[in-house]
Amino acid sequence: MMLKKTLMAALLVAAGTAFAADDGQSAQEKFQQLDQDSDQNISRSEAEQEQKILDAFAEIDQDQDGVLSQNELEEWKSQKKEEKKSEEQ
Ligand SMILES: [Ca+2]
Ligand SMILES: [Ca+2]
Repeated sequence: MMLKKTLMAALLVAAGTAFAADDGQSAQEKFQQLDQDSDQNISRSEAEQEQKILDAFAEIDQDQDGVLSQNELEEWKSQKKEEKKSEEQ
């Protein structure tokens, strides 16, 4: 059953590529990088490290509590991806 094994490996590679898409960094990695005090929130001053995030801060902060949760960042990122996709069509 060599074929099955090869197919599995190909699928794994494809899944890995899809996950690593975007700007080469997952939302989680980005989040941890920006969250300097590791309180699981990105404050506005932490967002200043990344102009792109800072510009969209109010947009990303869905519950408007003044900080960005990892969830909010992830949702914003996938939303951006969707927008990009529809622009390309
Ligand atoms: Ca923080
Ligand atoms: Ca928030």
